[in-house]
Amino acid sequence: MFASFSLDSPGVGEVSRRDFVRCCSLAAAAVGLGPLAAEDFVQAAERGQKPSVIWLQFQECTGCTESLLRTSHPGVDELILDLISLDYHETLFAAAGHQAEAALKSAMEAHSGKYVCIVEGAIPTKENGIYCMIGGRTALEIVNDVASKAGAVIAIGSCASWGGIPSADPNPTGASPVHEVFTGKPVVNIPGCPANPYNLLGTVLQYATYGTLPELDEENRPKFAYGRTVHEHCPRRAHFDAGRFAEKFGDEGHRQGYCLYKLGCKGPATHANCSVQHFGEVVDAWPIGLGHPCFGCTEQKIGFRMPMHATVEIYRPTPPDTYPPINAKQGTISPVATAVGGAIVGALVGGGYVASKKLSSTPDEQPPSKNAGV
Ligand code: FSX
Ligand code: SF4
Ligand code: F3S
Repeated sequence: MFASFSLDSPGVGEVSRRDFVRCCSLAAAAVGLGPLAAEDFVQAAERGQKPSVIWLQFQECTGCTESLLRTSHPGVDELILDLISLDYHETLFAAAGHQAEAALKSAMEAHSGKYVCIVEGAIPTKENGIYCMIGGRTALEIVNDVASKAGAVIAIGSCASWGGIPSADPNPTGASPVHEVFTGKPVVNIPGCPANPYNLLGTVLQYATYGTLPELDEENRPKFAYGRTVHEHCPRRAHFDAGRFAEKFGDEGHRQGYCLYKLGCKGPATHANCSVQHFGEVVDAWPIGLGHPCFGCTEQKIGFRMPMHATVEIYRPTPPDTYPPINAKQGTISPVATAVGGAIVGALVGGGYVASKKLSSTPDEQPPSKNAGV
């Protein structure tokens, strides 16, 4: 079903080892591991040590699957599928009905206790879960069965991690995240709508190669991807700091690429790495790169919970309000002496006056930030 890679020149349906190594390097870098880990990933794949992955889909749009497979460079999807053994995936399966059910059963038996269970989509809980049934079983039953026999459980996307779109008010089906309906072992959350595929790939390869999971934050998200806010490494941050904002879509500020905060950007409160790990391997293919505010898709309490264009609180003040007092304690020269000294050496009198004003100013006297009120 999937292409294979060749150590020699690639033939039809094959990808080169160079591309393969590149894909591994990106996955290793995504999880904060270096080139040695990438080599380990390659060697593990060459030994045929590919992690068995059982991918379940419930209340979702298949965007996470699409973002994994719809890459702009032909072959990357094949590389990904060469790195993992995707033993059950309803969207990609040629099989259907009883054949698909049999494939799930045999994959679970063959790799019991070792496979990676990836869940995409929320799980409905109202009316005993009847709003999502596959092969006569509710999503509730399936997730508990498959996850309980897995080596690791990963919730991919915001629906599986937090409930996402299906759980938005009034949540008629009682859509719930995986960690609320399955408590047998920790669930690694890789939120995003969709989630970045390299964050998933890096996590799965680390588990397959070393038997470990990345360090997680208090919401069980891998720290390598969710340890910092979008705002911290946003390419528009200089505009935020300088007080240059787009006021409405299409205005001059928007065309100039100014900060999108006033249009509702949730970047200051959203933990994600999409500003540095773009989608589909296309430069600038991420919300802010395309001119739209971040809507906080990775955050449990923001995406699908807050109005799209409402603004978030800024908890970290912005320079220049926070500049250290670099001109405090400058020695014993008084402002007057500075001005006089300026005159003596023949400098402009105005220049001496300006210098004296600068030396005498305290941080409290600095001009207010242009961002005041932001
Ligand atoms: Fe879609 Fe994924 Fe959004 Fe949800 O995860 S991209 S609705 S996060 O389930 O496919
Ligand atoms: Fe970027 Fe949004 Fe922060 Fe502006 S508010 S710098 S657009 S993350
Ligand atoms: Fe999501 Fe915001 Fe990134 S909406 S994809 S976290 S820029």
